[in-house]
Amino acid sequence: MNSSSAAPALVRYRNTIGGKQAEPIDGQWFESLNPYTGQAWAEIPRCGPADADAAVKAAHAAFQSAAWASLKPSARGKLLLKLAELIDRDAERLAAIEVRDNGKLMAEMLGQVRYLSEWYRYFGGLADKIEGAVIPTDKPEMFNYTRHEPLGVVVAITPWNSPLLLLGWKLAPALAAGNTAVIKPSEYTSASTLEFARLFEEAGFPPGVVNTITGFGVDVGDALVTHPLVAKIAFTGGDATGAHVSELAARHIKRVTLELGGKSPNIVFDDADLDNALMGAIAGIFGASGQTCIAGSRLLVQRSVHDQFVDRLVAFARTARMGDPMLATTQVGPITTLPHREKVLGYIDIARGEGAQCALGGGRPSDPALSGGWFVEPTIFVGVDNRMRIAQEEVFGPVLSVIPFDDEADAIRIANDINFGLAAGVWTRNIRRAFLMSERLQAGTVWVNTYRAVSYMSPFGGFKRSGIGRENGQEAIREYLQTKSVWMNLAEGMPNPFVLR
Ligand code: TXE
Repeated sequence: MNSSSAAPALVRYRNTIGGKQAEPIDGQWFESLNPYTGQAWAEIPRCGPADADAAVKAAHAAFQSAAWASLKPSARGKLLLKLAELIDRDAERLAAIEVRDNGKLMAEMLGQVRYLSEWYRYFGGLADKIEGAVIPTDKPEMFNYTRHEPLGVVVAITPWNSPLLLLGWKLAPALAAGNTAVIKPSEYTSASTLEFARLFEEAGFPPGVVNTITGFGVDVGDALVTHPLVAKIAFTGGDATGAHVSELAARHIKRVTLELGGKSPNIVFDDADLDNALMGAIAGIFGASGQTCIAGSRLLVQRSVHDQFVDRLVAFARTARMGDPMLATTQVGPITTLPHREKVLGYIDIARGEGAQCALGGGRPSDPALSGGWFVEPTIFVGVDNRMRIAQEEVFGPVLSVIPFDDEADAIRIANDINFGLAAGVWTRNIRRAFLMSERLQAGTVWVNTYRAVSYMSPFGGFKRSGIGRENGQEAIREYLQTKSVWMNLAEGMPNPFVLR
């Protein structure tokens, strides 16, 4: 297949460790595959525990170095602003690399990478606004104040769906707070992170402030998470891996931030602007081929409009054009990895086995032009019961479950009857209902008459099993700081410690 997204020869990448381009100590490499062609296009270092140790030590040395530790907060912020400029300059190049690795649409990845620079600007701006407090305690002879200090080495473990964006959610606040970092990108999408890491030197960051370690989670994950010089792990990925990381981190008393996906309800009331709700439902599940943690994969539709809404939904989703993700005309790209494509198809079988009715799609596309890529047709199941596995488990693909409901109470009961709690959508024209639903829905983000809005300025994270901690917004920087309380005795002389007062 001729593909505008296929690269002619294998590109060999290296890690950045201590400011140098590092080859894997064992000399092992693995191939990165293009999901549209199924062909290898890059070689990525297959690191092991010794590489992980070197990266953490480099990050720790940088954390202790005068070049980083004594840098004034405003100067630290300016480095992040400079980095933002370089991201803007290289956005197209970085986005094209991401598309080659994860198969998402160029239009989406370019939009993401362009938007990414705002994270570094926002947190760069916060770097010199990390203020403590003077606390008027009950001890008038004492002066008490707080300082917010960086943690040390932060390990950022990122997934394959939006590699650079989700990295930015961690790295921008971590660096603004004065930490150093080791980045472990997904083994499926390492290349953009490796290219990105090279920009830090050009921006003027001291060597070792940002390091990368590629390879498989099983090879390097535990070595990074349990390393005695690592203070915190910021993780986005699946809930099983997240639980494993969290368990190990707990054993070693390390901080974690976890973002573990969801099974978000997108709720359409009969009083909604149904044209808009239709767009929101489609965008919620078929954007990024459903490979997004905030996918609105459970569409709850009020029974009074259920049938007509589903008819329109199926008719509109049927028009989606699958194809080369590099082309502007493509609307749905392939699934990022072959094992994941099999997992998505497996869930379609499970749904059928559970008695859900497939109203659209339900398999691989028959178009021979798409046979080289890992595609799954946009798929809609109706007659879904919320207790079915297809409604309870994250599919992370273009597979929508439609569930009818009767009234507000019923919608809330169904929406919250799930282990996850990342996001929720509500479509209504009734302001009282919008407030009530926003209050009752157990989710870290609620959208009313919109879906998928996120910003560097607004906190993002999960309720329940969707995660721990918040990314984005001012509170995110607190996740990378520790508070010190300083007491100064202003009294003259010390009282006799054997005389209790
Ligand atoms: O994720 P993993 P996978 C969900 C989605 C998907 C499922 C599994 O439902 O089907 O997760 O995807 C690293 N120690 N999401 O298997 O394994 C790994 O190398 C430390 C939701 O691809 O969680 C990668 O860098 N790290 C999601 C990162 O963990 C380890 C985005 C995530 O991969 C490790 C992606 C270990 N032992 C998938 N093992 C979201 N929240 O947006 C692996 N890793």
